[in-house]
Amino acid sequence: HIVKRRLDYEKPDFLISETALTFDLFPEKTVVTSVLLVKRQNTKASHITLDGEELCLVSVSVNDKALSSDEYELNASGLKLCIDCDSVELKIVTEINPKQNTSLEGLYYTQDAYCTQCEAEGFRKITYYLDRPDVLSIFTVTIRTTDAPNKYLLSNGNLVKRYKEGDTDIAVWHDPHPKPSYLFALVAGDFDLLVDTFITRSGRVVNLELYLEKGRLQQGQHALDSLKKAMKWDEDTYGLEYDLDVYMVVAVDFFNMGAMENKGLNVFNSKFVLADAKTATDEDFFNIESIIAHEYFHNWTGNRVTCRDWFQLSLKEGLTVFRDQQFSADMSSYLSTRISQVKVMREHQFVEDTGPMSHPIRPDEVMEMNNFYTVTVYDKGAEVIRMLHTLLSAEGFRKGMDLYFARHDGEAVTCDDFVDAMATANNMDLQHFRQWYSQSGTPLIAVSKKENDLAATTEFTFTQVNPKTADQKEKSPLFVPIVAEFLDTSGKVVDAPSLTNSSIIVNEQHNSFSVEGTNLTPVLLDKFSAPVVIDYDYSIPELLHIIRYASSSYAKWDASQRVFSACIQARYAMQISNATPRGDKLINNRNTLDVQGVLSEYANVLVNADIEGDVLVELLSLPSTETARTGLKTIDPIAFEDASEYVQKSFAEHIGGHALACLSASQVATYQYSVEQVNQRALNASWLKLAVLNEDTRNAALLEIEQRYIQSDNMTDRLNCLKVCQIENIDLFDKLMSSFEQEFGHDAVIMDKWFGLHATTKRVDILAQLDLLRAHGQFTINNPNKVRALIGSFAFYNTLGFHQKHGAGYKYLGDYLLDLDKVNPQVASRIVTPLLQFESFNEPYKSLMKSQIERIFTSKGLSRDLFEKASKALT
Ligand code: HT7
Ligand code: ZN
Repeated sequence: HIVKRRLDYEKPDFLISETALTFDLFPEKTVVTSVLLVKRQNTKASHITLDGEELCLVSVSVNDKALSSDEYELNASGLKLCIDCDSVELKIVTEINPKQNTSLEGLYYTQDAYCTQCEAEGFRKITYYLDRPDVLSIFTVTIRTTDAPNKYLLSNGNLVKRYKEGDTDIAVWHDPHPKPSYLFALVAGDFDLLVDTFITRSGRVVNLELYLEKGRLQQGQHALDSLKKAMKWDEDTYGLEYDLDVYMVVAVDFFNMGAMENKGLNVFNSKFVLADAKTATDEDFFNIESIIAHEYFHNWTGNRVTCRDWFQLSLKEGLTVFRDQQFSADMSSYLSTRISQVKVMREHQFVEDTGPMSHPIRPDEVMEMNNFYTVTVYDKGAEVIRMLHTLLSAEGFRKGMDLYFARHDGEAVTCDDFVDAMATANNMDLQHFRQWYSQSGTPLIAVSKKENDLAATTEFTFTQVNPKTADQKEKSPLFVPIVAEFLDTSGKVVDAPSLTNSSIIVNEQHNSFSVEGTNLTPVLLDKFSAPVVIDYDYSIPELLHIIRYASSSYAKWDASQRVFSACIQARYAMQISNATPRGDKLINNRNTLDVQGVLSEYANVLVNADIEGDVLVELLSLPSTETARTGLKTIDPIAFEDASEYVQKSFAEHIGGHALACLSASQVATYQYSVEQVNQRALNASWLKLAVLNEDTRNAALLEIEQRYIQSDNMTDRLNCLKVCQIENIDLFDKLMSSFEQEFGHDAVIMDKWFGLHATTKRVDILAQLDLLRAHGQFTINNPNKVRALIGSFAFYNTLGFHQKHGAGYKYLGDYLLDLDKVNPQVASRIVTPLLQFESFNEPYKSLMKSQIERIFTSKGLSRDLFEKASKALT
């Protein structure tokens, strides 16, 4: 398997100005005829090499002259032939088998429909082509079928004509916008169609068409409404309009990721389209709105201006995630959306950075591109864009965006081109800032304070530590904006005139910063202004001071996470005190913490202070293991889980009868997806959990759960009920889960929730349960949603089931991955992630996990996807 390097980029020797494709669709033998107008760019080039994989070549001709097999070279990755003039017409006929294609990359056929997925390098599984993003071409696509159920024949752009020739149905599509092959799409099948129109601000009438599984029309309305909101928002916020007469969204059940932004024809995982109160949770409604927006926003950031090469992926993904995050914050609550983004960073991206797959947001080396659709490229990429937005202000950022489009519309460009546009438009030197694109890892900012009583000032010193990562040893200090405020003893924010845009800029290994006054509590990294870890030795009174007085709700939440984390670490240290590694600073410091005292005081603050519901819901939730273990190099996962449960239960006891009282006082209204109701349901879920965890109120709360489960009109409340009794009453859980299955057993999308709940239940016989669930009628290894719901949930979230003392959980995943790799390598390569983190665990877990990676690495016929990850984990 070959490693490709970013710095090896070379311009293409040939371009393809026009691409005409004809598909004669048959499930087991589709014939693809491709006519390409090839233009030579480099006069020294005499041969063209077209990418192609798993294709059966039928014929090749150049300018209508058929080539014999000794006039071209064919191998497993492509087709090479001679072109020694500046312009030729190339005609290539290939055959493919969409039904046999279980990788869901290229053209595939499932559930009586044809569908494509070409990003990143899937087009080469359809026909021989220059399958690279800097080759932009105008596409005309003809789809032919004799199969009557293929009522809709869809491709990119505008429909030119639809007609019949004998018993063959034919559709011709033309996309006037030049595009790279990864944005090509074709869908053929029978669907229900939901339509609407949107009139752009310059008056273009755009037909909006949602293609849904038959019988699901009602469940598409939220997605359609979201699309209209996104179109309007992009016009208002960035002045960007849609550019075709039709915008199509197709929902399919078999899909490798969330959705795909193919020009004019988005393909979506049906999980991110279908929703109504009865079947979808508030979180589902939120995700649909955000993913619909994300794909729509790609029309400018990704499609009109695309990537020069795949190393630049964050150019489109980081920027588009940032845009969808801005949109979501405008549509719903700022606080909860920002917190969920920060959780993704702390729970997944920071973890990726400590493991073998660590890479910068613009990677330098890639073996399998599909392995780089990561939380680093996407979410850290968005955080980097967010820092630019903070530094330049909203207005300056918009100026930069305008210049970026003015310069590069219709081009394939680099991350540097983007930063150049931002720098020029704002007349700002962003040289140091660019380092974020090339340096991997999470900076640690150690903060210390020194009071000068005579001058009545406090000096804060920031020391930037950039730990080495698996991919890079040498690091240098980054440019880090830390939004901060300082509270005096009465809780007032002190004036700090030397802040720039409310930020302290940390750009050297040591930066010092002086503030008037003493006895100050620093509130640091408000709103997560940079993707870093702040290491300041907060005392519990300081944290409680922040929770009482900070001007920002985000800062209160962040402080509350530190309170809980300190308690969990203290309890954990006590549990494993014999095995505590020497020199583990945090453990030693926290060892002496009076956990019960802290929790009692914290619960008291929450119960007695007047805190808004949306803030309260965040302050009541414990951090994840990944957040709570910050500062600990390795942990015993089971002991850590025990410590976390102990803290959760103790906290519930200190909250006391208040939880049940608040729950009983809450009003039940008919379901609406609105900010107020979403907050109220989330708060009720927190009270319910606390009431069940508290022994005094447990029985009353369990009765409440059963009633609520039966009476509720929505999936959010019902799922919350199931999650709570999953922890504390397995009999009731089993009873409600059976009733869930009876009610929704026919519905593939809803049943994923059921599989996920089963997979995360604490049972000694969890592995036998997984076997049973794999034999369930709704489960199939061919469907990524099912695999993620069952096997993914188990490996990522079932701590006790996965981390078994003798490694049975790890072996279960290892066995499964080897089977899955043959069916769908992309999905296998995502689900291997929990095993890659073995360096973060104590023995015997570490060695047992590692031995599964070794087993995978040495198995025969391993995909490039799994090979890349396993080999990196072992070096
Ligand atoms: N640009 C897309 C990324 C993608 C993808 C989507 C579906 C299936 C396979 C895929 N490989 C890469 C999705 C996005 O970021 O919007
Ligand atoms: Zn995207």
